[in-house]
Amino acid sequence: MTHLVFHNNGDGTFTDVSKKCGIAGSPGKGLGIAINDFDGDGWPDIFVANDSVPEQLFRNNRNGTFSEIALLSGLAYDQNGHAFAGMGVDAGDYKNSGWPSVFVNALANQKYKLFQNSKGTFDDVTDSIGLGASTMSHSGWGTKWIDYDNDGWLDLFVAQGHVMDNIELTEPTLHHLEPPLLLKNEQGRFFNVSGGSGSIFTTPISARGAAFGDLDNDGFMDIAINCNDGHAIILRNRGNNGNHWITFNLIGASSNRDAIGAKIRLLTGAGQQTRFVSTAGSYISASEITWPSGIVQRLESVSVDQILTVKEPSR
Ligand SMILES: [Ca+2]
Ligand SMILES: [Ca+2]
Ligand SMILES: [Ca+2]
Repeated sequence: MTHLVFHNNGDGTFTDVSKKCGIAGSPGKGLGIAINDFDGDGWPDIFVANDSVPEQLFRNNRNGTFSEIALLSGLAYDQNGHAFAGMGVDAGDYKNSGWPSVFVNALANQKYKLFQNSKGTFDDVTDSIGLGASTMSHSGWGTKWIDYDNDGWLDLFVAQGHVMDNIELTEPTLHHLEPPLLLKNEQGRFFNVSGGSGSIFTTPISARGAAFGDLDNDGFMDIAINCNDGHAIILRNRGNNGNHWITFNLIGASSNRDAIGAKIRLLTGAGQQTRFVSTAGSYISASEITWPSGIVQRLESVSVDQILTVKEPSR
C-alpha cells in the first residue's frame, strides 16, 4: 500500500502530496511510524515499521521531498538480514548520545529489535543489550520510550498480545493474552522489571494501542491502554521516588505553533539528554531548544519539578 502524506494548507484544508513528496514511490505494509531527526541535520525524517517486508526510512531532502534510505542506513533488515513483522515503533536517545535510536516490536519468535543510531547509521544491537531473550516469546503493539522512573535513562513500555486467539493450540508456549512489558534501561542495557511494577504486569490482556502522558502533572509518565474485547486501562505511575523532572510546553512562533520537530537538549552534571518535542526528566542545570525554524534558544539555571512554558523567540 502507498503511505499517504497530506499537506496542511493552513486554512482548514489539506492537499494529498504523497506523490509530489516522493513517499508514494515506496509502498509498504505500514503499521507504525516514528518521526525524528535521524541524521541530525535539523529536519524531521520518517521511519515506517512494515509488517513482514523491509522497514523504511524516509530521509527529508529539505526541499519538500523524501528519499527512502533504510537499506543504506542499516534499518531495513535485522542483524540476520531478515525482514520481520514490524508493528509498534518509537525513536529515542536511549544512550544519551544525542542520536535517536529506533525500537521496533514484532511477532512472537522474532524478538523486538533495537537499532542503535551512530551518527545517522544504524546497527541491530538487540542481543548485545539484553533485549533478545526478554522479548522472544512476545508480540508487541503500542510502545514508547519513557523514562518511567525519571532517572535520566529512557525505558521501554510495550502493550502485548499474540494476533491469533488460538495460538496455544499450535504453539503452547505462546499466548493470545499477555501482560504488558516494562524494560528498565540501566546505562544502555535492558532489564525486565515488569514483575515488580504493579499487578497489570502479571495480568494477561489483549492489549493493542498505548498512549502516554503525565495525566496528573506529578512529573511521572502515565499510560493508557486499549484492548481487544476488553475495557480501557489507565496506569497511574506512583513515581514519588525523589527524582527530579521538568516538562516543557513549547510554543512556536516562526516555527509551527506546536513546535513539532523541535529538539531539546538538557545539560546536567550527569551529562546530556535529548528529546524530540517531548517531556524530559531528571535534574537539569541548563537546556537548549533547537526550534524547527533553526533558532537555538538556551535556558540557564532552570528550576526542576515544574511545567515550563517556553515561547519561541523572534529572530
Ligand atoms: Ca534529518
Ligand atoms: Ca529510566
Ligand atoms: Ca503522572
